[in-house]
Amino acid sequence: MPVSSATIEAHNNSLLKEHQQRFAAAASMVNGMDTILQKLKEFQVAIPSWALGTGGTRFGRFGGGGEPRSLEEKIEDVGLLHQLNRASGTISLHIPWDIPEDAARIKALAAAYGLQFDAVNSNTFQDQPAQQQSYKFGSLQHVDKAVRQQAIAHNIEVIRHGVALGSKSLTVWLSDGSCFPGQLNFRKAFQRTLEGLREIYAALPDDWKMFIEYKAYEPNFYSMTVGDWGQSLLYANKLGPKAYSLVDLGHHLPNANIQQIVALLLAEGKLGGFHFNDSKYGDDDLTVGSIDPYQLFLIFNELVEGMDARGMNHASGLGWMIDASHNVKDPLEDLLQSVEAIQIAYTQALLVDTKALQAAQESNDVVTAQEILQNAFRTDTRPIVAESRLRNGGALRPVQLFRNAELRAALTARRGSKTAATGL
Ligand SMILES: [Mn+2]
Repeated sequence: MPVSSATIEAHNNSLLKEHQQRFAAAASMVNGMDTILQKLKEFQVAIPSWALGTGGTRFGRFGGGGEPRSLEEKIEDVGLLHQLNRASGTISLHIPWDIPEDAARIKALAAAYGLQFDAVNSNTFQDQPAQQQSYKFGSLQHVDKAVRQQAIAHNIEVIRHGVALGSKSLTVWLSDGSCFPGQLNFRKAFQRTLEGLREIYAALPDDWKMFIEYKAYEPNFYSMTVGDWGQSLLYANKLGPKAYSLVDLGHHLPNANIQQIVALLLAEGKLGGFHFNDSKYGDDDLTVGSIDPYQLFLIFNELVEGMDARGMNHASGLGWMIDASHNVKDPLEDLLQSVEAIQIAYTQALLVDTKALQAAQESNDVVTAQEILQNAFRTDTRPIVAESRLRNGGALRPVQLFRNAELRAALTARRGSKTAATGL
């Protein structure tokens, strides 16, 4: 393990007195603290295998040092995150960037770090070197059956890798669409895509879920064949009970009311998973909570209310994953910040006085409804999240420990200063 438990203990001891004061103050104002801490302990956010190195834009990439060079090193990095925050206990693989050559060995390595495998992700948005057919004009929507068959076979292969690792879900994000009016027959593209998804769906094991991720634009700029939650829901409903919509926070048109989308998908029993990030303009893939933490809270408020209404387990009822890119920050520090932002917003949502809010709604008391939500949002839940980490063996302040223990320097010394993760 990269960090000794003695290092974490020394870090925690140096901050303990101040933390205890802050936690006592928070505890004095919060009911049901034990329940909240238990829910926080169970709530794990998957780290995607492509987020552990520096990302780039189409203009360039400015790599950092010590980035993981292999799947094994990516697992090691997620293990480090989980050691510090005790909330990153799952990893989500992207195929073909991270093909496990020896699944049993990879599974055992992950287990040694206390990690399990979350959803596996397919890739038909770029061509691989040895590939026969090109996805330039789409994959499952393609006019050529040979291209569609290649994309279907790839997704089935991804399922096979996932089964070997103990994953239970497949996320399908298609870049299919068109860049210009007239390029595509929308109805035929939808139909071909549906037929392809049906073949993939038929290959799912009984206890698996299939997540249909939508995106409003990019890389196609005129139409996307899975462009919004309506299209995603159409596919999911037509496919069957194992198919669900997946919401990526960055995949909407500006000012979309994501919290309302979440509420309705949940009510339909068709929300399957979530990709967290934040954005100012488009699919910016910024650190969760860095731009609009109030929106994040409002989304979590709908998630908690909607899952409670359906009797769902918060931790296991949906697939939770970060999907972000780190262009200027250390990827591991960025991921620590993202996971903490998610935990903060989740805890705030747990503090909402649901009964009082419903009463305000039923009596059209708009002012009180706003007060209830903002009281929860303006509660500083950081000491509660820190207490959860402390009780579960993590660090009170993960980023501070990461820096003080010079963990990036240690990784760079072992891996080198000019490394790049696969897929970046
Ligand atoms: Mn995504």
